[in-house]
Amino acid sequence: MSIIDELQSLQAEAAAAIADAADLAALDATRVAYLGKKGSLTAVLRGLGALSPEERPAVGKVSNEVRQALESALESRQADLAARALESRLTAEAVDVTLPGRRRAPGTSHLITRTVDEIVEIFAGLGYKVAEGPDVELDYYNFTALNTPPDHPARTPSDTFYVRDLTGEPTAVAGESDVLLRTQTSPVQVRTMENTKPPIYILSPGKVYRRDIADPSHLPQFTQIEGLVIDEGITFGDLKGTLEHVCRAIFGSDRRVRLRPHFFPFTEPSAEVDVSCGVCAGKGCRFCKGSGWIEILGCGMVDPNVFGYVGIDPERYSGFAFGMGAERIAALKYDIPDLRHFIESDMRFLRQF
Ligand code: 2NM
Repeated sequence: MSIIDELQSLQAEAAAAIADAADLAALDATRVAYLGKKGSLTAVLRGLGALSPEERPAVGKVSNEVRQALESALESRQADLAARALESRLTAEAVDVTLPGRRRAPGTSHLITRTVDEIVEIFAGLGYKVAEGPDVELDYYNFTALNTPPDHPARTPSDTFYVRDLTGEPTAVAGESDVLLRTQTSPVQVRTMENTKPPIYILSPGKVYRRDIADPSHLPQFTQIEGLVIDEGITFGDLKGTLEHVCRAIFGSDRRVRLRPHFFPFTEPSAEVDVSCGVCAGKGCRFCKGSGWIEILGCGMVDPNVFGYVGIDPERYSGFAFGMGAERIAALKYDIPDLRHFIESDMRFLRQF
């Protein structure tokens, strides 16, 4: 076979390989196989030196034509494959802009937050302002100024969380008042009475902490809503009328309210307040344990000793105060059998409300 035949068969073979190359990598391998340093065409061209001077021009011409033909075939196949690769990438990565977007579920307030907001609104309608204070309190504001005796059981470390320093010693301020997590929001009211001249009409919602084991009716951290009114001529009748209005606003206008004598260190007289059972309308059922009544808050007339601590004149002013647990109110209102649901953040529970 003459060298020209050899070149032509190489060209046919290479042209077929180029046409067969399925992708850019295969095409490049083909280019290397024929035109690369160790390629078959290159090998033939190296043999040109051995030809006679008469043969050389014709063979040289053909070999140049073959090389150019292959280079242009490679180039056009390359453009072809590149276009195809782009096409398939565009198809694979195509975004259908006409698809509807995925709607994100909007967040909602926790049921306790909404319960607090609702009660705040009811009292706002009576002219009360919200007052807030620290969760980490002084023993003085949480107990002493609230007329709680030094040996009262609520002051023991088994009922109250005391804050300790890094050595494990209880943190003390000025060597006389321990630091604790407030067990009620009354310290907010003591602070308000200390620095505000009556009349005072405030509501103090907030977290409180008690050393209790969580069970269906107790939580070690819960939300208390306390109220305080100090003005001239405030009577127990004002307290009763206020609570009746508020209970009906919370639970419904068909509810009745009753007060039972009770004891709190900070109020005298004191009472516990029941609302008529919403399940049996007061007849007695399992929900109200047969009594027809459900306990919902504690209250009383502010003890003159408390006035003594905060510098309010008990001869001129009198006042009432009350406190309720937001979790308990919500549990009663929405028929929730276990307060622990409120702190477990199980969406299957929370989404129901
Ligand atoms: C309650 C029940 C009765 C109360 C008393 C005071 C203050 F600061 F005026 F003395 N604040 N809150 C109070 C009274 C709280 O919770 C069951």
